[in-house]
Amino acid sequence: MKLEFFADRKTDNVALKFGIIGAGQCGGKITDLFASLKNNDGHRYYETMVVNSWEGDLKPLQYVARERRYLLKGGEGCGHKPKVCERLMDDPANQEMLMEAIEKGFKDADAFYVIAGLAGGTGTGLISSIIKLIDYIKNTPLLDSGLSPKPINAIVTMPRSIDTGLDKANAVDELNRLAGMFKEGILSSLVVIDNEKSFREYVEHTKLNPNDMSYQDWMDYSNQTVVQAIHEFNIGIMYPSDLNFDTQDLKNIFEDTPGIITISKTVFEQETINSGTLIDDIISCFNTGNVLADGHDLPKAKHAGYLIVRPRNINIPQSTFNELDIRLAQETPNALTRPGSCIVNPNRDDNRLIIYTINKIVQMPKRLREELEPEVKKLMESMTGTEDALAEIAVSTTSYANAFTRGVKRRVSSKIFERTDTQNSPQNQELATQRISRADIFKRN
Ligand SMILES: Nc1nc2c(ncn2[C@@H]2O[C@H](COP(=O)(O)OP(=O)(O)OP(=O)(O)O)[C@@H](O)[C@H]2O)c(=O)[nH]1
Ligand SMILES: [Mg+2]
Repeated sequence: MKLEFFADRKTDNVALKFGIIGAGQCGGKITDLFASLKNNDGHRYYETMVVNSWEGDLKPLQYVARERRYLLKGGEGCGHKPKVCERLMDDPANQEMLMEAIEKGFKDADAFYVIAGLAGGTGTGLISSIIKLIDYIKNTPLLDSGLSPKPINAIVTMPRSIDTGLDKANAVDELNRLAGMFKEGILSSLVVIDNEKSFREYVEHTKLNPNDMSYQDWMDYSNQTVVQAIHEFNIGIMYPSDLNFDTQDLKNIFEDTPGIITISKTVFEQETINSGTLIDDIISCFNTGNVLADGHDLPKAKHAGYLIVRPRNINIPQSTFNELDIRLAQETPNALTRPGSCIVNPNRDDNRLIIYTINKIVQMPKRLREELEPEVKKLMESMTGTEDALAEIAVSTTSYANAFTRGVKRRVSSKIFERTDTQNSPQNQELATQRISRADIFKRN
């Protein structure tokens, strides 16, 4: 996989060490790309594992360690039926296998990504159980000790226009379940890849670049795009910068307020760089450069961050960043944070200007909102509920007012007691008893 020069084995660390778990074929393939990424010393940046119900999906993987590929007992694929996967997960041997797999790994992870293509059987049937399992195994002990949980995030693909109604309904049903996990405070963020957008972009790309052999097919294009965007951002903010996008800023985006994360990227070749339009270019990167899915309303963003990679010979004056701060404040009035970073491209021969933006937003992408009606209606309602609760937090972090769900309450309380010894506080004891029980993990309600 081709990465931007600055992200390709030039630094030892990433800002967030994600522990990554892929379920089903799509989840496995995306996870395999994350597993291929290595640092200066040849060490992998991300710890990975994959789960499948069919050996044929596991075999083509190249980078995930063999001992971290798990095959469900009794599985012969789930043929687009999540229920079939649920039945496989009724088997205690499969439950034990996954529990042990998660328990023994991910010692260094700062955060987790669980990945699946929605609309199939295996990934769709497994993703919510895996999220609950990580919460139970990794986060419950932290919460019980008064420590903050590690953010659990998901990457999902949504079906194309031509996919069947049943596939779409299954995908939306699972998305609903994931939105419910926002409310419970188990899931911190969701990256939604719109496969229709990936497909169309790939067709366009091959028309313009008929000799480009970087991608096997539209799915590979989609997978590479998402992994590049996440990894390049994660590594780009580790470079020295005069601005203030640091690791904690990225953590805030993942940890604070559940929602959809979108990452955008726009590249300007040397002859098209115009410092006079830089601020507009950054705003349009937020609005239209999204590599994963189109159609999020910027004013709804809860977090809005940017990373600029500039060529050595182009200076951007501080006054431009001051103006940008003002513009961003206007464009994202509801944002809780707006971190930014500007780094110099370490490749002296590369004269392009690259803009990345990252958003966290409580809104589904436009095509999914419009096309997957009416299934999505239910989803929007549940997301709106989250937004109301979040708005309350933004106004008053000390208020435990009425509709707070377990998870939202948990996050608020962990903020309030941050600097004190919370080991045995009554609040924490109460929260510990509200935690998920093992029996609930493998049920997809
Ligand atoms: N973007 C992207 N989408 C994929 C990829 N592979 C499959 N998909 C999509 O993801 C959805 C689920 O497909 P799979 O991942 O093959 O399904 P599975 O989880 O293995 O489930 P079963 O094979 O039905 O047991 C479908 O809508 C596919 O079109 C991929 O590599 N990238
Ligand atoms: Mg499969």
